Amino acid sequence: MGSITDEKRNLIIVSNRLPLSVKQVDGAYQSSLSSGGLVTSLSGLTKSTKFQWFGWPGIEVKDPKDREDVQRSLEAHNAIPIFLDSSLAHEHYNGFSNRILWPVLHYQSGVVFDETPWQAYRRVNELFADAIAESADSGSLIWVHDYHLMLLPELLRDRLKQRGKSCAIGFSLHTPFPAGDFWRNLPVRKHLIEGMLSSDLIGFHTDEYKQNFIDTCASLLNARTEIPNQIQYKNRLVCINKFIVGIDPEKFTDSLQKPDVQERIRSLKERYKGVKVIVGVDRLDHIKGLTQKLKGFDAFLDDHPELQNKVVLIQVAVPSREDVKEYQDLETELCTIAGKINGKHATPEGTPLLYMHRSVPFNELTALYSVADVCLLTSTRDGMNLVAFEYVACQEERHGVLVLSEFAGAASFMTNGSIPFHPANKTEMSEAIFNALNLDPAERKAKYEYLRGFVNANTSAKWGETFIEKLSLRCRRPGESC
Ligand code: ADQ
Repeated sequence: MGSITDEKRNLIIVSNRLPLSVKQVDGAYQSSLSSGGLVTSLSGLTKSTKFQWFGWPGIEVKDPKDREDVQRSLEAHNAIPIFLDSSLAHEHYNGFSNRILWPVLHYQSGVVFDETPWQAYRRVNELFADAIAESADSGSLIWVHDYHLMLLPELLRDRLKQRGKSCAIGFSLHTPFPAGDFWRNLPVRKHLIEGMLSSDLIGFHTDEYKQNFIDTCASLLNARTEIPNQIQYKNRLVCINKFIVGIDPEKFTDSLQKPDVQERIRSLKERYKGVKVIVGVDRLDHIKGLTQKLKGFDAFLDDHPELQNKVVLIQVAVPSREDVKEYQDLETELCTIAGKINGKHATPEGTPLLYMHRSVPFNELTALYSVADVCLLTSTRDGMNLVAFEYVACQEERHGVLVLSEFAGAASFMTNGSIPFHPANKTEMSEAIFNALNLDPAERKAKYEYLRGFVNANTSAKWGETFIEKLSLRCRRPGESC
């Protein structure tokens, strides 16, 4: 690890889950790195910046002696566990965060508010505030992540004040922030944005989300928003900006150099000789548009019988939020559609769809990205979508084509280098896939080079360092304009 951030301020990262999953194996606690967009985006920062990471370790630990063991197993990774009992963690994470808040942030209608999970959400945010206010040194930079902790900046600021400590608080939202009226669907809408507004700096993935948030603060709280990139509310000035999240492209290109990955690439190429490979990698989540993707692919197969046995879609659907009924139902639905597609289009030579409902090892993931002629991403809404970046990082001379839903945050930056489409339109998706498979080599190269330049220029390290730099500036000059 490199130097501590600017002026030797301590940096604290806070997210609902720690980036490590803790398990008890033969009586001893062990931790292993977990996956997901947040971990991917922050892992690039570890190369240049030292920080402590606070979050829930993912299991209930009641016994004080066991808690010490867990703490010790995480210490080596600078991770600090915040212990929660499992029913509270469940109500906070599955009950409010994933069943109520997440759908609203992604424009899903029909969400039913419930008081019990909301109280659990509040309680968990309070417990986080207590733990962090207790351990943070005055002058620390505290960077809070994502929708599970929207109340935390306000609660934390109060508790730090009670202890006579002063810290800069930053908040990054990894999801979209909805436009216009949509946020009003949540009865607790004011509490949540007031919670965020106790930050010194708030980051969004795109200008659109940033502007939606600013507009909501103006209409709902009557906050002053006439000066670009700042909100004035209750005598405080909050800076708001777009910070482009990315990946660590080197991690992917390094993986491709490994002999076992090279061997895997060779064997996949052999297996799919004469067949065009389309890849999809998504958490199994409604927002990723997996139902739409399978139906769009079905339409494509119907439209192009001449391509029978010449195209395969390899779809990795990574298990996610499996305790939530809506996610279990989605899994069942996808299995049914996948079965129907293969029932309709399979031949003795093979099946056009390989639907894998599991996580795959990192090296397998990079090999898959590398051999795919097309990457198909169909998000109905998505904060950014880092899979788009990863696919580009793993394509070299192949110049694979990205077919990207216009509703992924990534589309704000990648439209020129990809083939955009509307995920609700099967015909448009079918045409987009066909065009991607038939793109003229010069155009493929031009599109790929555009995307490669963007991915290399907007790394996760740059994202993190830029945010921290801006946050530490707020700390030095809190009253100044943004
Ligand atoms: P996610 O919804 O998790 O992230 P995404 O941005 O696509 O979505 O990132 C998924 C990450 O998980 C990728 O880095 C991918 O490599 C990793 N992953 C997927 N399958 C894996 C597997 N089988 N094994 C290991 N790793 C795997 C949220 C928001 C996004 C936003 C990110 C970052 O929903 O919109 O882009 O945060 O802010």
